[in-house]
Amino acid sequence: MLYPINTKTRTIQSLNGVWRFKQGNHDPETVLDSNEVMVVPTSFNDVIVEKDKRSYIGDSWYEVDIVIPKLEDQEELALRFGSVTHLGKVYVNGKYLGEHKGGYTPFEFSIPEEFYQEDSVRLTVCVNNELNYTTLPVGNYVEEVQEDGKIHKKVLENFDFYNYAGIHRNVHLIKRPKNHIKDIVITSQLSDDLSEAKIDVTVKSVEVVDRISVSIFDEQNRLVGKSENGCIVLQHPRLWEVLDAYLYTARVELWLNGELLDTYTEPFGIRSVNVKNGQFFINNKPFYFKGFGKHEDTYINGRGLNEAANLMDLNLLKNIGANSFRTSHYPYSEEMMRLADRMGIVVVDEIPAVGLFQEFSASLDLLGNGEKPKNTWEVMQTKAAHEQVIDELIARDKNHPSVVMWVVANEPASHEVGARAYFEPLIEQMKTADPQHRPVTLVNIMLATPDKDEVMDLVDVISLNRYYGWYVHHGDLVKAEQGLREELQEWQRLYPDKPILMTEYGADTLPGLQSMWDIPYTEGYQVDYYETNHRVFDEIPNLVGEQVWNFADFETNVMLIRVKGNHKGLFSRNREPKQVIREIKKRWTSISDYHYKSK
Ligand code: GCB
Repeated sequence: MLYPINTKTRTIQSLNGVWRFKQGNHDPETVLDSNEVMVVPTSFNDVIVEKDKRSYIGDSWYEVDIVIPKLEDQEELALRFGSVTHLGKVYVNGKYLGEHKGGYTPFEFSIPEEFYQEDSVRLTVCVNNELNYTTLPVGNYVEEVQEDGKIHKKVLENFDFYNYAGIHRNVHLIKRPKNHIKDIVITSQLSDDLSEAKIDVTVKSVEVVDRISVSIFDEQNRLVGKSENGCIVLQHPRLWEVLDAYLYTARVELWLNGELLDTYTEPFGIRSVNVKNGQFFINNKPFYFKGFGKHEDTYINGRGLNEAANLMDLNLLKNIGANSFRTSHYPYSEEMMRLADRMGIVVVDEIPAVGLFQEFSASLDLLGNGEKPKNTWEVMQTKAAHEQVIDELIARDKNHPSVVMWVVANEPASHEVGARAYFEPLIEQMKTADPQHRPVTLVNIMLATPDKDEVMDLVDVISLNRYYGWYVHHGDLVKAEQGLREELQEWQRLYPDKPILMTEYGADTLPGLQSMWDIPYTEGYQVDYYETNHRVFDEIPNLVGEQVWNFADFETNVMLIRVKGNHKGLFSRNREPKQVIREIKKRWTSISDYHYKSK
């Protein structure tokens, strides 16, 4: 899906701002009569002060009046949402236009022509934040009968982040030609010595046109290639490099009867990615991932788009010698992806497939009454949601040079019977859907040790979340070191041709907390914890990168093991460094992006 931009033939208008707002029942045929308002985009949770409204589960109604611009005969209007979490139903003047399930990918609906003569219309959006065993992420949905007989809906998260909801990303009104460019797919094939790139630009239009022209421009806006059949050869292209990004742009034009129908400009980078002999190559050089698992999580905005925070995070990331992040545990905003492209930061791109582990809820007693966990793959009905989100993420992010790998799931029960049957087709779908055929990984949970796991042979990279010294051998870094070493050696032995990526390791740390004995939760323990882990990482030849958990402290649901959120950040939630940052910066600035472990 194309990102909303202005071009000669398209005009976008931001609908962000202050909308009317109400939680509960509403008939969209009538004007939303409420004295409450809400900002778009943001999570509604943290800007509402009342506790019950913050944690409200159900329908939230948003409404705004929008002006209908003057249209030419061959033009149409569409409404585009960057994301609505988790289900969005859209109405114009009470008429239902459609709905979108899934809280982290964009969608759009055309506005019916019957409204084109109006001066203004009412745009109403019903946002629902329920999660259950058919949705991604997976939530435990319960209805409790209150003392007054009313039903109280609850979602007990089957994952470790707060269930923020709302209109999370930008909303636009798009004016464009009816027969417009629907999609652009860009792939580049580099010669072995990287001196030549064959660039293929495939364009989809609504209806057939006479001519589609593609022009490629460099960063100085100089025309470097042009074609009418989509294939352009560039000699000595400047590559998109880690922390040295170079972006070309492809200008696409649709022509009919000698007239320009539509035009769109898509940025792209030229680089290669592949996995071979237990290494991860970018532009034919073995790459070492240094960075983070993150969250879209800031004070006040919650999970809502916060472009200043995005830029600050990537500036901090670069400053401490990192080069990459994983979009744990859902697709991040399109704005963040474009920023990563521009700044040369490598992205491991994850779908919201988190919570696919029934025992997780039992272990946290989310099910209540000590109910026995069932086999995950008999309980979950997430296949349709999983297929949809794979298609939507790849449709959205396929052209981003920063994206080097896809994640099919985070910490599913890959050690339970049925995991293989569930994941095999999804991994296949991910590989075939991607026009660039990037590697696919699955982020493995601690319990799915090499002897128990059923799926890691299906993926290109072994991604591991391991908490030796935290959830295992808590406070005992000697035993932790031993355990980690033994396990990593086993993965290395089992899969000598696959790279291993540490996608998570970390220890909760309260800023300012110190102890003579560097015990858990102190800043000193965090320093020792990382030192121990890194010693082991450096011994494992196939270990191609380390992404710590987490970049910053973040909000979670209330749990016994969470002291107002998860504190495994290297930065506090407001981005102040913890003591460990100095050590991490020393290490990462001394590890080169390429050839760190060249065999
Ligand atoms: C994990 C999860 C992550 C949690 C983290 C933790 O394995 O992938 O979502 O936040 O552990 O801190 O427990």
